[in-house]
Amino acid sequence: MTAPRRLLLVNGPNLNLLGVREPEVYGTATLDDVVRIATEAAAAHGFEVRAVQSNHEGVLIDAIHAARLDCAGIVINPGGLTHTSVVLRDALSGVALPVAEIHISNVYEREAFRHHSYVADVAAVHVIGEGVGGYARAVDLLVEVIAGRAEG
Ligand code: CA2
Repeated sequence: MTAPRRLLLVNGPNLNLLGVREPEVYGTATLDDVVRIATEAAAAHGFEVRAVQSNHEGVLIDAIHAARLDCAGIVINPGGLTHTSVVLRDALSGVALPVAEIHISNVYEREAFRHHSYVADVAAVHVIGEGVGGYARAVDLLVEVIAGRAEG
């Protein structure tokens, strides 16, 4: 079966506040801008994007499980769940799709509690601290991983 040309874009809790609060940390772009950036990057490779943002862990997990059926990979900014959620990590490893982890801010230069990611070792791609432009790079790198798997 040919791999679907669709990516799931997941944004976790509080990322709906992008551009509204804390611009000094996260910039002024909104969640809609993020979705547009990722969608345009994906389109350049012939992929479409299904975007989900939720403040509820279970909603994110259901979206990840559903991606198993019709997506080729997952770009995820898990928000604060990055540093707390074994269940989100288990969902990602359970669907066995290639994953790109993206963070807008440089979590390694912030508070110590942000230095550990439960997602990091189930992700093939990591883009950290490049602002919202990092979503485009995460898409580009994930598409390379998907292409490599298809060849190999
Ligand atoms: O830098 C990132 O992308 C983060 O994933 C953002 C999370 C944070 O918990 C991670 O440590 C790093 C926070 C998302 C909340 O975003 C907001 C945006 C605007 C205003 C308030 C929160």
